[in-house]
Parts: sequence; C-alpha cells; structure tokens
Amino acid sequence: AEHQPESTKEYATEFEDPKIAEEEREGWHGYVEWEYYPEKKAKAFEYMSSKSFPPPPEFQLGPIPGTNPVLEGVRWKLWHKAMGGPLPAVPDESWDIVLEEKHPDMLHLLQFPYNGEPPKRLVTAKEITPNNLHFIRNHGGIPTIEEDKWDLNVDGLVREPKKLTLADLKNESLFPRITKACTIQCSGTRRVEQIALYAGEGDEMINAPWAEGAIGTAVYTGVSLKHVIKHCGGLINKTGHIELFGADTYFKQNEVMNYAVSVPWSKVKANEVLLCWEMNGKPLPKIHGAPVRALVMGYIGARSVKWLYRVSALDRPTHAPVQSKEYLYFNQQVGKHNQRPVEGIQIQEMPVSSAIMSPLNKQVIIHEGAIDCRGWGYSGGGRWPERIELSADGGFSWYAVPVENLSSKHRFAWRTWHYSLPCEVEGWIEIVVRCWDNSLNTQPLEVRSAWNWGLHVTSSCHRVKVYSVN
Ligand code: MTE
Ligand code: MO
Repeated sequence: AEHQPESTKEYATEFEDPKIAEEEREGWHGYVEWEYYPEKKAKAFEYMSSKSFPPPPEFQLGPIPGTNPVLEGVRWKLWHKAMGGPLPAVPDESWDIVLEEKHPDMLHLLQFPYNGEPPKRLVTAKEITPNNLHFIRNHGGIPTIEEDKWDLNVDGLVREPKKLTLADLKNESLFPRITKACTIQCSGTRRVEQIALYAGEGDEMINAPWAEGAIGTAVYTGVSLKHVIKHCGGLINKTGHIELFGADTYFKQNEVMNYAVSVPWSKVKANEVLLCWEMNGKPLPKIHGAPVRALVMGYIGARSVKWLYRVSALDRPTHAPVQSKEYLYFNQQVGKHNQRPVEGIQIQEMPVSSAIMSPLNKQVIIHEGAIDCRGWGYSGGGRWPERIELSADGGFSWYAVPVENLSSKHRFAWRTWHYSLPCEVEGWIEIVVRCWDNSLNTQPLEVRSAWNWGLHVTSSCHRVKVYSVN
C-alpha cells in the first residue's frame, strides 16, 4: 500500500470498525477497499472460486472466466497492466489537487489517473452537487494551466481559424453568456451491477467499477460553442463533427496522445455544447478542467472535454481512440472479439436511468408501515424525468413518486426524489426504482437486459434488498 496516500489510510481505518458505516461500503467494490481487508478478500476468493459465472441464459459468451475481476480487487496496477506500457510514477501534484479540491469522503476508485465518486449518503444530499463532491473521471494526469497563458485554437473546416483567449470568451459583446444547471453522467455509472452479472473476458477490466455516484449536477457558466464557431466565420462543411481536445495525456499500448472526442455539428448548432469556466458560481476547479471545459448537455460525460485547448471542425467523427475504440456499445449476442470497433455504436445521448441512494443494500430497517427512500432520476438528450416509480415487492406493484426541485425548464438536469414507501411485510424485500422521462421512456427491469460488452450505460432498474421490520 505504499502508493496509498495518508487520507485514504484514515478512511480505510474508519471502516475497520464494523459498526461504523459498514453499510456505507456495502455493495462498494472500489479498488482501495480490498487492500485493507485481507480476510474479507480471502473469504471472497473462497466464495468466488466455489461459484461459476454462467452468462445470462439468453446468450453464450464463450469461456466462463473462473473469477470475477472486481472481487479480485482490480487495482490501479492491474488497470495499467491492461492498458499496456510501464507503470507511470504517481504524480504527486495530481494527488495534491485531489486533496485540495475534493471532499475527504470521496470513494477513490483509482489514484492515478484519479477516479472517484461520492459515497451514497452524499450523492443526492443536495439537488446541485457541491463542487467538492462531484465525481471525477480522468484518463490521465491533471494539467495545471494558468488562465492568462491559456488560449483556445479553433481550426479545421472553419472559414477563419482563430486563437481566442479567456478574456475573448468572457467578452459579452462577442458572445452571450449562458448559465445552466446540467447533469454529467459517466457511461460507466452503476457498472458494478453489470460486472456482478458477468464481467466479460478481461478487457472490460480497464473500465472503472463505478457505483451510483458517477453522476453529478452543477450550474455551469460559459458560452455556446456555436457562437464561437460563428465568430470564426462559420463552417465550410456543415454536416460533420466538431473535435474537442483536452490538454491532458491519455495513454494506451505505449501510445501517448491528448484526450480527444467529437460531437455532431447538429448538437453544437442546437446550442447544447457550452465552453464553461464557472461551476456553481466558482471558477472551474482544476480537477474539473480549468480554465475551460466543454459541456455537452445530455450526452455521456466522455464528450464533455476538460482542459479544453483546441476545437477542430471535421467532416466525420474523429478517429481519436476515445471516440473510435472506446465508449462503444456492443450488444450481448455478438462477442466483442467478433466485432470491429466500427461495428459498435458510439454512445452519445444517455438513456433514462435512476438509482436508490437510501436505504442501502442489506440494511435492516425498523419502520411503521413505510420505508424512507431517496435517490435520483435522469434522462439524456434533453428529456427530463417526469416521474419516479418505486416498488417494495421486486417490481410487481409500483407507487408513483413525484420528482422534486428543478422544474421542467431544466431539461438537462437530473431530479432528486424522496418517498415514504408503504410496506406492510416483514423480512427480506426488494425495493426497485424506475424513472419515466417526458417522452415516456422507461427502464428495463433486469440488469441482464442492459448488459453489453463494454459494460456501459447500466440503464436497468436499480434494486436494493433490505430486511423490513414492521
Ligand atoms: N476530458 C479530458 N480532457 N480528459 C478526460 O479523461 N474524461 C471524460 C470527461 N472529459 C475526460 C474528459 C469522462 S469519461 C467523463 S465521465 C467526464 O469528463 C467526467 O467529468 P468530471 O470529472 O468533471 O466529473
Ligand atoms: Mo465517463
């Protein structure tokens, strides 16, 4: 554990007392935990080796792996091994930024590149996520860029390529300023449920085992990328993609390059791509992409490029690996090994989803006929949650739960919800949530319907089992 920083050790010690917030860790399969629980790990191994992991009955996926990578404790070293190349030294500056900018109770999935999410009790504690509790998904280090040294290159198929400073972007006579509440959700949110069902054949382990906290909502301030491109004379070819480059390095199989993705021009044209320098009224934190990040509303988090330094107009989607080789949706029936990346769907808009933040899985709940529940609901593409439904009987009967807080004018933000769920029975029950968005899309009932090779977009109903004492 020589790479584990001080604060993580303290956090782990806290949980060595089984009475303290044990439930908080229940269902959590982060990287750090197993290092500190040798006995638990040994038990898990014993249990796992006594079990095989048949794929869901509808499809056969080839050889069944003997063990589940998550329960083996997929740690950052393994992650790097899977990514190829030598282990980079943990850059101390990156870790200092985590300590400076993030809440001490963040659950660390990976120290470098830093990935972390807030613990369940804090995910929906506020409808607008405080900056220090917003999840972090990084593919490389955290660049520190001085505001006055920063500029944005706009090039490619634009009529007048330009370099813009932050002062240019903030000049309201050039660009109208936009402030919006918007949710960012990683396509890996709730991946642990897909992993628990079937972890794939190994490659997938490079994907972080997120729980329900890889989602956050903030009020961002910036300008529309459409206005910036118009300022550069507009596009020569109006049908393509806009490529977004981050200043951080992304590395895979010994290749080192900048993080880069692209979004369709139609998305930009709809004023749904912002260039932001403020998060919840404060300058964008370094860890969230300072000085300027892209915000691609209603798309997977991967498109909202942090540490943005270049925007380039293309006549096609970018060939950068994050766009063309990752964040692809491969269906269940065809093995990933049988498919070329071009056959995967590039994930853009997120589907409707939801999660229960309280009660916790396996919690004993003493109540008087109703169980207090809370959580979030979200839908991508500018569709918003209209209603949440909760079931106390595994999904046979459902109670309608009105969504709260943010009004329907916030098309790109989640909704939080609270509900006293009637429950007359005693013993083990399964609480299930599903969300209906304003297009009346809802979620598949079982995780096996949502399972896919990249373990992305866990859109199925979230379920927790609790022991009801009435
Ligand atoms: N931008 C850069 N430059 N580098 C990255 O690694 N990760 C992406 C996106 N933008 C990433 C990035 C992914 S996968 C997600 S989910 C979001 O950032 C997460 O944003 P956050 O860390 O601010 O929560
Ligand atoms: Mo992500």
